Amino acid sequence: MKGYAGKLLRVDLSEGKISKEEISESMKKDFLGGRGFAIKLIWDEVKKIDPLSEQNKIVFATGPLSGQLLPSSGKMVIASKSPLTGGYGDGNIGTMASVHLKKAGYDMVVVEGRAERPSYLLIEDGNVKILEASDLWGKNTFEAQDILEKIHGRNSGILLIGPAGENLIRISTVMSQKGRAGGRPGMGAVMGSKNLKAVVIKGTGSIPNFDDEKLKQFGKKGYEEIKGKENYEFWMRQGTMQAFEWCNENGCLPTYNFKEGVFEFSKEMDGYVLEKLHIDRKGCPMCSMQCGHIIKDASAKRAELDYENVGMLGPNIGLRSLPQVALLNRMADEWGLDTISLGSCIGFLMEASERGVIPEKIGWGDFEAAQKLVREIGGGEGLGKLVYNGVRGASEIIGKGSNRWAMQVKGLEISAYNCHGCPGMALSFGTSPIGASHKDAWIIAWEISTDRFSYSKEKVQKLIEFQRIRGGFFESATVCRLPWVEVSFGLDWYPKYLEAITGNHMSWEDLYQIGDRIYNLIRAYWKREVPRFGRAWDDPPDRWFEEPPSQGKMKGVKIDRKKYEQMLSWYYELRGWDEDGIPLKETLDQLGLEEVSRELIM
Ligand code: PTT
Ligand code: SF4
Repeated sequence: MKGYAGKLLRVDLSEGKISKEEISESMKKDFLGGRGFAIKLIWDEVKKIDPLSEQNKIVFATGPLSGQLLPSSGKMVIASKSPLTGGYGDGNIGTMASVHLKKAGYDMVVVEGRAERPSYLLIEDGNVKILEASDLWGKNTFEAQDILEKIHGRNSGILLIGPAGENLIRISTVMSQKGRAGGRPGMGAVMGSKNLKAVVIKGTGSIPNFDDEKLKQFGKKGYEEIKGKENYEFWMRQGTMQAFEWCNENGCLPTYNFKEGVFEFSKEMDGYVLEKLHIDRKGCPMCSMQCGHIIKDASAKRAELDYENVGMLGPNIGLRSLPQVALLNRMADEWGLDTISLGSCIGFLMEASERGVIPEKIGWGDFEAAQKLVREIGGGEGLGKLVYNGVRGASEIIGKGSNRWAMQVKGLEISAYNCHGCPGMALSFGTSPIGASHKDAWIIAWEISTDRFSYSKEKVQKLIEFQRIRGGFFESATVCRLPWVEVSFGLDWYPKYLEAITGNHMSWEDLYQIGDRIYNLIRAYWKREVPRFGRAWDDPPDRWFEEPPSQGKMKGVKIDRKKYEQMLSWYYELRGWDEDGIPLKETLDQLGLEEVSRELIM
């Protein structure tokens, strides 16, 4: 099939071995790319091992749309067995590394083993080397990016970790370009456990497509369509921060560790304030709607802000100044810590302090204390020792019922949407295949604009449709979903793009099926890897069922547990899973996953 480089690059850091393998036609047809490629490889090769041992593997995977001259296509997936959750984990990053990887002649890179000394991987077309990185070890991601750019040129694709990944902090992520982040469920720690500081990629080839002329035309039309969209101008002003005011109005802004859904100081830090402070814009390659808004942080350094970062490092910890939030965001980027999990950990510790569950005194909105906590978490010191493994790990250590307000599902911290009044979004967090991420089904906007408080089967069906499009298609194609989500770029473009690239006609029905195959394989992976995995793993935090907010539109509202359970049962039924959430044999067989069903049943 055209549109793929057709090769997998395998690097064994223990043996210093580098090899190239063909990617089979059936792999492309059945799994498309990105997340699909990653879970297939991880299912086949990463079995019942400790995620931080040298037996784990980390996958960097593109898809057929990645790196093409198409709207927002500079994305790639970073995946592994997660040290934070114990199950499948991945993240999606916008980076020049995506474009370079395909030009270098590979669709994916698999890194296994563990280097003896700090190392980095250099991929220059067919020339691949494992190089010494002792001088880079301990450097933050901004410093290390500068050094690597000096050696290999500014036009290199660089993926790297900060000290948090080196210190095996489970909420560490992978960074690129001083502001792009991908791999929330501890992908930074997996790189750290392999002594792998960075992957530097430089490709000079071209991607062999089926019909380049058509693709060029379609791409051009796509870019034009995006620029002409009604919401484009507002999007360019606020980017993802346009969600801030909306969340506050609708009572779903994460506030004081998700106790509340409105923040009394929201006007001091919303998208309009961002507009005033904005000094520059950044984003991913190939994108005409770049959403990385740069402001000067409280120490006058440049920092990039997104809604999730502001929600979690602002209201969620009681902080009300955007430059102060930006400083925490910049620190997280330098350390290579995931901002969502970091904000959740800090909020959790502040609440633990308020309740007297820990002796330390840390008040809501205490900026000095928050900075100290970032350093301690990144370094695995002081209170960082309590939360280095996320809020689930911390609540297991301190007990005293703290699991009820540890805001996570499957071990991954919830992103910035308070769901006391959004049962559909709660189910989305519950059933997300990597833990509580919003990436697979951001159903909240649809839910609030339709019948917010219903627990209907229709809502569950809609949730699955979102998962098929977002978690199935966008994560495996692999392109940014924001043109579709934020400015209503037409979904009907994507089958056309795929056809011009690969030569194969794929309808949305076909793409849904690929998405279902990927979801079922991920679910099977959880079942195989995690002891006693089942229904309880799809439980959102008790706080949403038990402690309604005291203010705002959602005052007094909480989720009805019985009705949530009914929605979950419908979800399983519609997915073809049993009452414990395990894929049925016939479901797996229908998707061509017979071997998987045999292995699960054995
Ligand atoms: C994503 C998660 C998000 S989602 C945000 S802000 W968001 C946080 N950003 C972080 C950051 O910044 N620094 C940091 N140290 N940690 C961070 N953790 C958080 O990571 C991101 C954009 C955004 S901004 C979103 S919604 C969309 N996500 C996409 C996705 O998941 N898939 C896809 N096909 N397209 C997407 N487009 C958008 O990409 P994770 P990025 Mg990201 C500073 O990584 O693990 O998936 O978690 O990739 O290049 O930074 O773009 O309001
Ligand atoms: Fe990257 Fe934002 Fe553009 Fe998506 S919209 S490709 S996240 S810059």
